[in-house]
Amino acid sequence: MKKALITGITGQDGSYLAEFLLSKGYQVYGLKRRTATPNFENIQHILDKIEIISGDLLDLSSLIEAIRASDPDEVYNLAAQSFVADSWPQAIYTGYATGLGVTNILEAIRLTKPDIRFYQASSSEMFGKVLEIPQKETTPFYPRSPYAVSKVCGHWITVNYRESYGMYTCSGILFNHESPRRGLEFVTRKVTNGVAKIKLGLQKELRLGNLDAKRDWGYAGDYVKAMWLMLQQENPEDYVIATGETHSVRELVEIAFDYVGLDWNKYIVQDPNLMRPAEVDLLLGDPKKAMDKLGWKPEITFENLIKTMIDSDMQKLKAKK
Ligand code: NAP
Ligand code: F7E
Repeated sequence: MKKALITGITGQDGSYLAEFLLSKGYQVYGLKRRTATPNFENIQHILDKIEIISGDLLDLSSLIEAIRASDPDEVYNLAAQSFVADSWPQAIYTGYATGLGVTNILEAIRLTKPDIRFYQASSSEMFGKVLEIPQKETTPFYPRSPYAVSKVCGHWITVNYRESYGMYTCSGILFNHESPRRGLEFVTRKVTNGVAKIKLGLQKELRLGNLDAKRDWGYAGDYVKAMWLMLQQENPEDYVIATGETHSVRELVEIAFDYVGLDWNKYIVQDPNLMRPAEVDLLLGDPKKAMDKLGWKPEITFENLIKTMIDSDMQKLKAKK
């Protein structure tokens, strides 16, 4: 039985990856930092099948202990301060968690079990003010937020440990991926949850920032398969994971309101406070390498993804009512 340790197991991707690895027969361990109130919502349904280990990406000793306790074949580093907007007011913390945290986990592996296969959750945000369209593995980075700068650090330290120590380390450069388990602050979920609330008469308006930003949005369940595939190859490499399609926030809003039969113009309020100090205007990924070498492809369309998220939010809100 293969063993995997996932950092960030309580997050969106951690929960889907844990489910996926369990379906592959893995023994799954999840690193979880201490929180004052429980946040097991995404993994409640599989808690009896996984083992939770207490630890924090900022605490090297806890990472070393987590690796000793789980003795994994594979480590997936998904933990991060992942909300771009908060990386300006919390630039230093983001640098520690999202950037330096990667060095911590790599050091823990190097010092305890250097033959572990390692996956780093890198991000399309590293392309930022894009220098090429579409973006691929060879496109230079131009990060536009403290989050993106920290992810560039995490990406290069992952490459560096591969080149310096011959470790099996991969960086997956994933474009935005969403699901009903997405945090409520990210724009897709903010819109699907807001639309569901408006439809049910629980909210009157939806305040958003930049409607012109474009993203290459996919489904999280599809993307965790790519993470696993990267660690099953003969040689460690870096891959772009994307759909190859881009949509604006405005299109997202139109699709969502249309689905519940409402006119979005009546409910959207543009709020200057939600604009970012430096925006990423357009992201569009080229997943050709992943398709050719990993045999990976996205399965769910953007429109179906948004509709599924609205259905799920409607159900959750009705259950609460
Ligand atoms: P998420 O839902 O925000 O989950 C982040 C996870 O990291 C949570 O489990 C969180 O724990 C944990 N965490 C944060 N700081 C930690 C620390 N200091 N020590 C231990 N755990 C910590 O993020 P996601 O959407 O699943 O994304 C997973 C990873 O992929 C992140 O690294 C993100 O930056 C990256 N990424 C995401 C996307 C995307 O579109 N989703 C695209 C590219 C890259 P709590 O529950 O306690 O907060
Ligand atoms: O913003 C615009 C906003 O916060 C998307 C993270 O998972 O993907 C995610 O980062 C776009 C931006 O995601 C609102 O300005 C407009 O242009 O959903 P988001 P993100 O910043 O792209 C990458 C790949 C990651 O790695 C990150 O971890 O939508 N936007 N109005 C808004 N965004 C938010 N959040 N809220 C608004 O009201």
